[in-house]
Amino acid sequence: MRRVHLLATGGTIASRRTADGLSAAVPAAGLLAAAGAPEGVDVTAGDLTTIASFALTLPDVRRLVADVRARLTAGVDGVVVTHGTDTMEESAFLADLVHDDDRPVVFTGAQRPFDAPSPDGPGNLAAALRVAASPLARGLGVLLCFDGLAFAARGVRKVDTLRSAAFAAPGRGPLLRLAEGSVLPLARPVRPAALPLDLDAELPRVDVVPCYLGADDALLHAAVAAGAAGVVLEALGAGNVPPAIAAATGDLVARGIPVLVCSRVPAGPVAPLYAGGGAALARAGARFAGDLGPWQARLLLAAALAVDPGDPQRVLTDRLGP
Ligand code: DAS
Repeated sequence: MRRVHLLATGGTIASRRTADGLSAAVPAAGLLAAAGAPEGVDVTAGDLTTIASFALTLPDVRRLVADVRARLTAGVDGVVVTHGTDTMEESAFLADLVHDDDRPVVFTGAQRPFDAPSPDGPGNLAAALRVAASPLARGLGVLLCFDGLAFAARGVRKVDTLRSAAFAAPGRGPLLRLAEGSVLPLARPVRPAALPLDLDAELPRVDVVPCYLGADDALLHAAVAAGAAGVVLEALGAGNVPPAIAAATGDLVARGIPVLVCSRVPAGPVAPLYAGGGAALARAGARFAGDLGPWQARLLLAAALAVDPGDPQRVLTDRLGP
């Protein structure tokens, strides 16, 4: 018998329709009763919280990651986390950054509420439990299982607001596929070493600054004024920014505030290609984040600053390359 622990946090999968709108209410035991435990898997269940993921805070997510770790220490074969889809890619990524264990941790959720006429949550949860119990998921780190596919946490993104196929990993693809009750392996990427992050300590503030046609540097300076220890630019195209933002980036880097460059385009890497754009950012000392999305890059930079405040570039180089 394999043993899997289900840790519920809320989200649409646990939501019912109310006069005020969808509201998370169903505890882990109710979710499990609707999904059913896969054959040969003994599932225990507990609740961390029962809220929408857009209301979660970083301390909530640190507590979630610590709870997952405690469950693994207690000796289960895998952990499933039910979570709202809005920030699932962030929580799963933070969990993956520190995950130092071969046993799988599998996030899942739903696009339709628990009390919908045809909810997708029970099927997603049953699949996630199957993946968490599968030897094929060992060594893959933290996974996000949705609509019949399991993705690595790193690189996964919510790509549709309402459809059942809510997630994709642009340019990377899924690692596992669920087919008629079995788990099929598709890919096995190399995982970087886990970061020694202290989950009891607050993460340094890192803000994401969006770039758009005609944007000035006001939001960049506002982030610094609010106490940002690092900034992620959600840049244009392959990593370009309007001139005012390129100029201000140099000032930030000179003040010891690292700047990480991502793209607002969902697929493909950023590169220092264009004079006045990405090339100017690179010359100013900004760091390019490959194909990592801005919200996952924000957590990576915060973790890098927490692990090595004097030299966050060391952690970034380990994760993003030189
Ligand atoms: N989008 C909703 C969900 O999928 C809300 C949330 O993220 O909690 O759960």
